[in-house]
Amino acid sequence: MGVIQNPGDDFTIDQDWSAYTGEDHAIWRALFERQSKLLPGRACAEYLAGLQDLGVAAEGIPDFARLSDIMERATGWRIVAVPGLVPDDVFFAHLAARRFPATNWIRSPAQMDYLQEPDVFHDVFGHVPILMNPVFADYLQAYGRGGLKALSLGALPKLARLYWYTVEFGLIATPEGLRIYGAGIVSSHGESVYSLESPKPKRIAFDLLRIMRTQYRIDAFQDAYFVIENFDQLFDATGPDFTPYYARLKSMPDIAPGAGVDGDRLI
Ligand code: HBI
Ligand code: FE
Repeated sequence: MGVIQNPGDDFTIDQDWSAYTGEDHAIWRALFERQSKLLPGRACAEYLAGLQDLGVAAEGIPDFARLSDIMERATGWRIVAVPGLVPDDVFFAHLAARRFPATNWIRSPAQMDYLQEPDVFHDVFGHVPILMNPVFADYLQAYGRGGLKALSLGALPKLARLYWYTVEFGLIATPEGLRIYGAGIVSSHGESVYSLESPKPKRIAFDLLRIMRTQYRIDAFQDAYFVIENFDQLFDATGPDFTPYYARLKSMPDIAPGAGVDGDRLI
């Protein structure tokens, strides 16, 4: 991307689609082709339908305005371009207003398998398709509102774990078997196989307080995944005011990433 832009108060910038190079689009194409071979039978039906309905395709990095118009008709969400990670309060305010902040740049060829910050492939291929599902769309907006409240209560470290173990690394049990809905998994070549097939990680039935006690690692595949039954379960469990949960969590010890505790229902 050639032009450095100064983000405004909400950190949004122009996607500047015409500035992507042939190499940028080629990296997208390579990532897209690799993931689309893996995801049928692994990603959940809601994610795959969203990908299809948005017309997110191999050919190149999508134009956010085109995707936003389709999403807006389906669930009222739009994509806004940002230069990278934005401050927590800014991020939550966007989600609460049904705007998904997507990074506009793409990784380098050396980062095909792993990068720690989000890029446009992670944000758009990973996060955006599932926002075509009305229940998940409502869940993420509610998360944004909850995030603003958690900030004011000093409880963000607990709430951030909920984002991590659902929005980023969530699994869902379906009649056909376990499927992926988390963006960190669907956008990762290695983890989309490991999360479902490796005997190493624990797969634990969704439990809100258990999740908010569980530490996570950002530098390796996860040691634990939490499994929802359906998106209504996620939306309903997170509907109540979290203030009393945060109070209870103060006297409950954190749980290490791969540890088990009494009451875990393993899937
Ligand atoms: N910014 N662009 C961007 N993307 C994120 O996922 C993100 C962020 N800022 C803060 C943030 N996430 C965290 O607050 C959440 O992961 C909880
Ligand atoms: Fe993400």
